[in-house]
Amino acid sequence: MKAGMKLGLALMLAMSTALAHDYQVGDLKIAHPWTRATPPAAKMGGVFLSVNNLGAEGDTLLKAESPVAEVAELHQMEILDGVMKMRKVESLAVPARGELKLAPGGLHIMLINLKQGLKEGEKIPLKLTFAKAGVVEVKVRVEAMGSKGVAPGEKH
Ligand SMILES: [Cu+2]
Repeated sequence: MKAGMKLGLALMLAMSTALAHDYQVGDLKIAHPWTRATPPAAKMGGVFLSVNNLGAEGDTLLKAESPVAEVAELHQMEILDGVMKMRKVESLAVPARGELKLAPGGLHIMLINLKQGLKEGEKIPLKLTFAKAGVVEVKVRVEAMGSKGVAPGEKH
């Protein structure tokens, strides 16, 4: 009976971890990488996630790679002459005991020249390279096409 309860508890813990959809590499915790479903002919998609740094030293996100896209770039948004534009950046800082947040309308990882449409419910692999913590492979959950997407008129 007791052993059974312990097993049940272990299973529940394992399940809640799976639902949380978190990854850890060194002092960095990567939470909930996600993207949006794309129309079949779409060539680009944005990936969002957050990186929490539990360590006392800052780190840097240097690179992202995914087999579903020819290139993955680190992008930031900025307003030029009143128009929101995206721009490639070489790296993104993860402050010590701080957070790097990639979210719609802000920083994101741009998947360029998608080799396949992204379908809701799928999980696509993404490899992240950090200067200090090293390389981690995460699964990006494809969520519904939609609302908080790249707004019309935004350009590269
Ligand atoms: Cu972009």
